[in-house]
Amino acid sequence: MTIAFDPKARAETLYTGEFRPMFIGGNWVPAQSGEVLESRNPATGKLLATVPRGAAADVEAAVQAARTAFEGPWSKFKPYERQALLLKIADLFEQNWEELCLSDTLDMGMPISRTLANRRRVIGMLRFYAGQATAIHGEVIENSIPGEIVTFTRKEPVGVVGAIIPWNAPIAASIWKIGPALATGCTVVLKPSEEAPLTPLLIAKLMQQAGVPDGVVNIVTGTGAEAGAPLSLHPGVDKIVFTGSTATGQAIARAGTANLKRVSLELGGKSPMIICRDADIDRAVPVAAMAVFANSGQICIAGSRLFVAREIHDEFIRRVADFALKLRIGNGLEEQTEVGPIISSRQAGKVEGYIEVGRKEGADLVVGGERLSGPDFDGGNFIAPTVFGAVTDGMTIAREEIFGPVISALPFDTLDEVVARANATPYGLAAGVFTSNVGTAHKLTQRIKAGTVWVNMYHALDPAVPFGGMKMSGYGREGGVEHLGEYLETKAVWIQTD
Ligand code: TXE
Repeated sequence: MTIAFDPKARAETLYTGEFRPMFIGGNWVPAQSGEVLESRNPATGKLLATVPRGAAADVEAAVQAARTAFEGPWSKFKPYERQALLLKIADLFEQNWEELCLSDTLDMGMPISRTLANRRRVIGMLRFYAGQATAIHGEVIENSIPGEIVTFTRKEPVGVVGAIIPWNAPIAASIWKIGPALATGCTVVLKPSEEAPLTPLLIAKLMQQAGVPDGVVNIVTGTGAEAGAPLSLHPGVDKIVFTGSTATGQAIARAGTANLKRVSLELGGKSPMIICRDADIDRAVPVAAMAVFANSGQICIAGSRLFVAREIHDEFIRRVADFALKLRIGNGLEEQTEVGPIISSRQAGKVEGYIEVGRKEGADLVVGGERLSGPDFDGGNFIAPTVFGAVTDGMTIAREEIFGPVISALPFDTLDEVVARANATPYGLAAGVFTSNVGTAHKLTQRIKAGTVWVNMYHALDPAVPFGGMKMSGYGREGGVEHLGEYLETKAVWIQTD
């Protein structure tokens, strides 16, 4: 893709190490404690900005602001007005798209070509929710009770929504949470990841500019333990929507039991990518590679267990390795960069740990496996795209989510066998199948336990198509018509008319 502006020149002025306050009740505020957290560029280590280190007292203020807005001015907004607001936000996103993308590239490393390419999908989400805002309705139900009794349902907003998001796709994650809340009439307290808090603050600015009433959208920056946990425990929060690790999702689900708040969870994965003997290999190689290497493997849907039919396994792995070697790795601000840095040195250390364990457990390191150093990588956290062959199901790298650029390739012999092995995981987020046989495609899509199955493709997401996990990849769906249902309560009304 050709980029119509100079990302490096614009990056000089977007963040200059300044303090960026958080957004509570329509005000830009520091943490009540006055403490701050640093946000650094994972490609260079350079300080971008500091943000408030929000904690329980700040969460309290944000939840109160969200409650006041929910019960006050926001409750008077008609569906048409909420729709108009979402369309205005979408227009502001169009106008500020380059800056939003640049912010994500600086704060979490995703290559600028990739962030820019998400335009249709992300802005499409806002317009999709805008469309849905005027389509919310209950039903009149015929009852069997003697007498003149009318029964109908009303769809009402759940209330105050706590949204906790990770660092791997801040723009899309923010909109997937805030969009349906605005469409349904809920209010939101969003806690970004401490690893990448900056873009959600820019998004809040656009919300304010669009005329979203004070308190409807609040952003509390801070760590998981200090700001996320009090939000998930807060009795004034009616629903939590979370994207992140399975372990944290479990903690949030437990915290939610205090007031039995509604919880939806989009968690980790160890998704199978199945390459059948009859697959179009030329097409499958780049897709299987980028199913993991895109965003340096920091994607919940990474197709990190690559099952390949034994007859073609060696050739396929060799070609995936060749593809990996040609990928351009570097600072995401470079137009040509295809694979950026890992979010933090902690996360890079975790990925290196898995690579080491893979070696020790006897997997065959075909390509990559090292941390990159040299002038292009100074100060950053870069790991070479890595492919392990001869992996067996019991190895740690075949079982655990690595969240880095590491493919574990496993040969298989029969379809029944690969289905059983693909499903032998606690996760169930996504799966990929490459085959030229339509019967095989149908059989596998039916039998694989995953919230999304792609055939002869991978990674596609669309605002109108539901996305979410089965098993320990979570519950609830984002995208699609059922998404708004997650933010609505159904009230049954009975009226005796005689
Ligand atoms: O995730 P966490 P982290 C996986 C991936 C990665 C691992 C750790 O395997 O290596 O998780 O990453 C907030 N109560 N995924 O530490 O902890 C936290 O502040 C409430 C998969 O970043 O799940 C952040 O805002 N909130 C994943 C958010 O939860 C808490 C994306 C996510 O952080 C909290 C990211 C608590 N007790 C990581 N503890 C995906 N599914 O895409 C933390 N948080």
